[in-house]
Amino acid sequence: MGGFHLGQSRLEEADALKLFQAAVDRGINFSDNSWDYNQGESERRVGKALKGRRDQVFVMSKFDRRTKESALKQLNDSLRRLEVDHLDLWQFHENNRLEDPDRFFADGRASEATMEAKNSGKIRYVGFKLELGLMGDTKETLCELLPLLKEKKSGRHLNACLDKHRETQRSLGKRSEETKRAGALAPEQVTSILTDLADDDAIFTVDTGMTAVWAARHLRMKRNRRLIGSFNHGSMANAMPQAIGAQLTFPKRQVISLSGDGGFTMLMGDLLTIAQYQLPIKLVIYNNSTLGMVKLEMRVAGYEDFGVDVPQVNFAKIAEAPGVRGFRVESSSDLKDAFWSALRHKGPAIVDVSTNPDALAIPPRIDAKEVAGYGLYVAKQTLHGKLFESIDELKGNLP
Ligand SMILES: Cc1ncc(C[n+]2csc(CCOP(=O)(O)OP(=O)(O)O)c2C)c(N)n1
Ligand SMILES: [Mg+2]
Repeated sequence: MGGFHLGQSRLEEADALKLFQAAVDRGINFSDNSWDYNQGESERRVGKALKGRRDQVFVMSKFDRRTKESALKQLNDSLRRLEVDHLDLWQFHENNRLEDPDRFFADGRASEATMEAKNSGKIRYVGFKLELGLMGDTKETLCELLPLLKEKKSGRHLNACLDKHRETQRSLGKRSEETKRAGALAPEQVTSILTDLADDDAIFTVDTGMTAVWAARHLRMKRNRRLIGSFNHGSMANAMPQAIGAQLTFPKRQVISLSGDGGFTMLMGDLLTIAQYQLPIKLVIYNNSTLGMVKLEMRVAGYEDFGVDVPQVNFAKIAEAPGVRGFRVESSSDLKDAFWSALRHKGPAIVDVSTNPDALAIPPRIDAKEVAGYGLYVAKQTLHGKLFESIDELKGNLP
């Protein structure tokens, strides 16, 4: 049911309501609308017509403002006019100029409004208004479309991106050099050594937790390398089972699982499966004896962390029980040898690396709330007589 026509002034309001309700009663259950149709009159009329029929109708409206705040304001207007507590579908409108995706999707822009509205229950689904709907076999459709594209000759955008990528790689490389510390090993360094030694077509799987951060920053992906994780779901303990799947699918390729000690422990029984089928997976365990990501989240929120540390375990010894090769690394000078030996070994192997539990992932952007939270945590540590631990921790992380 099109909301635009229902709100036009040449149609009496009473007739519009009657029309809408008769349609619903005969089984039409999709209500189209938009914030800007007829200065809001379309939404207001549909709101009145919906009384007593809300449950029978899938209510949609659209918005066209680009910033988060202005889009949310439009949503609140739509909800008020339609007299509903949520929309079933809220669509991006007017997404038809070349620069529109950037306007909608950059940081702080309207796409964040859709996420917030979804999380708070004000909308059920997010949609996009289509300029041209296409349905077909992907390959055939793309073959038809490709000749219609005009090739761009300028490499400006690509070169700017490549420069940025190189600059990021340089600064990350510098950081992994700087984080070398006697005793606890820096996870950045562990990852950058691993990336140098792994095959060009290695398949990496990575656990949710700090390991995902180290992988994102320090694993160098190449044309034939693959990275698998639980990135959208963010569920722990994914790396080892994903490695099993990858190795069974590609028996000849090198499969390396980057596991947290927490993640590995959670599904440790899968090690027996690996041993039983002699899958030549290499399990690298970032063993910081803590649920590192949660520890960091607590600190950034201003809490002293609790309930996250676990006793140090030697997973290399656990590996040996079912006949898996185990390497334990406690100092950076042993790292390369252990990786080489494990990667060359024909069967499954665990490289259990004792990593720095206080390694901080400094985010690309830090907001004031996080700085304040971390400051509060250090203040609490100080009050509890642990100032020197905080200083050690910062020293271990600052270049
Ligand atoms: C099934 C599940 N439980 C809990 C969490 C919350 N969580 C995210 S990361 C993490 C800690 C992971 O610890 P570990 O595997 O040791 O990795 P680290 O962060 O120490 O590198 C937890 C508890 C989750 N994402 N999924
Ligand atoms: Mg851990």
